[in-house]
Parts: sequence; C-alpha cells; structure tokens
Amino acid sequence: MKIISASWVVSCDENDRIIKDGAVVFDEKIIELNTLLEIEKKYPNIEIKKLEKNSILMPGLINSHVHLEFSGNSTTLKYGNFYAWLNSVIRYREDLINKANTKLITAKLEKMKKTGTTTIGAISSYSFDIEACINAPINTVFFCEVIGSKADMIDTLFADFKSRLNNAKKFASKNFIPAIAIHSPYSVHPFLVRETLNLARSENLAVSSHFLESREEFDWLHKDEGSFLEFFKNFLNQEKAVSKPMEFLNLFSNIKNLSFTHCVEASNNDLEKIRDLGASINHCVTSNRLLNNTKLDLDRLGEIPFTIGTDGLSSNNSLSMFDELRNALMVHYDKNVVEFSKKLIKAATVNGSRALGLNKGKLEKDFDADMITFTLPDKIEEKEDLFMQIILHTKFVDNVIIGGEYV
Ligand code: MCF
Ligand code: FE
Repeated sequence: MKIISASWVVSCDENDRIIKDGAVVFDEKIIELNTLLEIEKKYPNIEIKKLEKNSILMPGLINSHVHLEFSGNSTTLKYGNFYAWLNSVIRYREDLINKANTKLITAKLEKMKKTGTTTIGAISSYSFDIEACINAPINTVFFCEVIGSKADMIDTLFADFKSRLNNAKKFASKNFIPAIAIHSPYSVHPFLVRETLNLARSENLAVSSHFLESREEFDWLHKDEGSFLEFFKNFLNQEKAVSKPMEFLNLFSNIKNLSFTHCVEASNNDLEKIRDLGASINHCVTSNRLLNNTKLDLDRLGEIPFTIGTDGLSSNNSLSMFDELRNALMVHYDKNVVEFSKKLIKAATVNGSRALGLNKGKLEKDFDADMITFTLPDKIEEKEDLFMQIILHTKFVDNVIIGGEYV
C-alpha cells in the first residue's frame, strides 16, 4: 500500500470532486482518497509521499486514438486538404513507415509518458509498433486495423488481419489489450467489416473506426462523386462507394466498447445511430484542423461522450495530450473557457476509459491506480479555474504512476 499527497487532488469522478490538500491511498487500485489530515489519522504508520506546493494529482491522461507507425512524419505530409494529404501519404508511406522503427516509437512513447499519458488506443496498420507498445510502461489498447475495399481481396486481407490479431493476443496482459480497428466506411468492404465485427463480438474486443472525417469522404459515400472518385478509379478501378454511411453504421450492433473517430461530417441521423449504438466519438481537433480545416460541432453530439485523441504524427505536430487539450481549448473558442476546460479533462480521462473499455480515468475506489502529478507555476486562487489552469500551464509531469507503480 502507498500514499501520495498533493495541494490539489482532482478525482474526475461523477461529482467532479476536488480535494484541497488531499491524499490518495493505493496499491494497484485506488483504495481511498481524502484530505491529507484524515488520511494521516487513519494510516499513521504508512509513509506518505508529500508533493511540493501547487502540486496537482489527477488520473493519467488517455489518448484514445493514435497511429504510432506514422511517427516518422514531421515535415513530409501535405496539410490543408484531405485529398492532398491522402495522396502525400500514398507517395511517402513507405519511407515514413521505415523510419518509424521500434527505437523511434519507443522514444515517442517515452515522451508521451512524460507529457502525462498513461493509456493509449493505438491504431496499428501493420503491427510494426507492437514491440514498442508491449515493452512500454504505458497501457495500450492495441487496435489491429483491417482495410481493403476490393471484393476479390477479402479472404487475403481477412487472413492477414487475423494473423496480426492472433499474434497480438499472444502478448495480451493487463496493460496490453488487443482490439479491432476498421479503417473507414470508404476503405473497408462491408463483408470484411461483418467478419471482423463477428470476431469482435465473439471475443469481446473493443472496436474503433474512422468515420466521416472529410467532405471528400461525404461526397463519395453519399453521391459516389468528388475527388475520391478519381482516386478510387485510378488506384482500385472502383466507381462506387462500397457502403453508405448508415449501412456501415448498421453493421456495428452489439459491440460493447465502440468508438468512431472524427465524425466531423456525420449527419444528425448518423449521430443518432452512433448514440443508439452506445458508442463514443474520438475527437482529434488538431488532425481535423490540419487535414480538413474543420472542427467537430460538439453541440450536435447530445449525449454521445467524446474523448481526446492526438491521431498520429501523420496529422499532428505533437503526441502530447496537454498540447492537444490546449488546441481543443483554442479551436472551440465559442465555448466558455472555464466550463469547457473541465469537459475536456473529463474527455481525456473518464471518457477515454469508457471508449476503450477500461476501469480507469478517475480517482475512485477500485479503479486502476493510473495517476500523474505535476506542479502549477503559482497558487490557485479560484478553485473553479483549476481545470483551465491545468490545461494552460502543463507541459511535462513530475510523476507517473501506472497500476500503482512509479514508472
Ligand atoms: O487518422 C489519420 C487520418 N485519417 C485516416 N487514416 C490515417 C490517419 N493517420 C494515419 N492513417 C492511416 C490509416 O490507419 O493511413 C492508412 C491507414 O492505415 C490509410 S491511407 C490514408
Ligand atoms: Fe486516425
């Protein structure tokens, strides 16, 4: 059993409990939290790690959507328009993937840890990132991706996907959890979607898919036109989209831990369906800004919970969740900065945990003891400003605790 105390303990629980001069008792799970005074009385014989003044203790951040295999990109890919980006990915993919070896990905994961991330949803296209994920202290929900729209390729693609998934399953542990990613409605044949989802149901695996990220995708899926038509004609000899958005969504019934990434161009009907499926939306604000000059209209989500994902370095200049939270705060300038900051921190903790099917994201009895600590530059005068000040001022953390261990 261990105890740690901080100037502010931020629980991220249902009541948004914040404890001034608080302490947390934990082993691999959270045992209890209270004021330092009460905890000292109750556990007089246990040494307490007391953090300096202006310290914050909160749940570790959950980056629900990242492509580590694209970590080789910094200045190569084209931004500003999805079609231009897509063509640049096709052109440079080989080079970028080769650059992102285990050593490079390990270094990126280490940096993610130092910037407060304790759990990731890693979208893996080839399993080239598996070794780095397995060996990192960070928890990984490892989404093996299926992709391919050509009917005559389904068997080959499904076999390749299954072999990657089976290999991932060999390494399953409490901090490496195999899962399934469907790339998108435009790039995966519905038969392939159906087969992979059957597997997800029978093995109770989390599922995630990109969905309506760009205007180009919208025009192609709804009307079989626009620049995707040129792309599909040239590369795949295909003139029609393989499924309409609603047909695609209908395939996802009875998936327990389900999330859709982006959804920027989703219709109100699509969003209703996403809500009825009990799914979450992974919000990648920087990626949407860079690739599409758009932002998700959060007011349209209603009850659908959203999470925070950086996406990969293929569509972001940083994998730091605090950078991403700052971007979200700035891009959604129509929202009240104080209230929205709280919403963002919950998106990056509890909501991320829900989307990935985990027991994390809040400091509450029996939840996994994944915590971060850091220090604000000065004291907090207004308690209600705490979430906003955390987002504005935090770049690196001082301590990272995962499963009750300092890592
Ligand atoms: O999320 C971004 C933008 N949207 C779609 N796909 C990707 C992103 N970053 C990397 N990708 C990968 C995707 O996982 O690109 C490949 C897939 O393997 C498809 S070709 C764009
Ligand atoms: Fe993505």
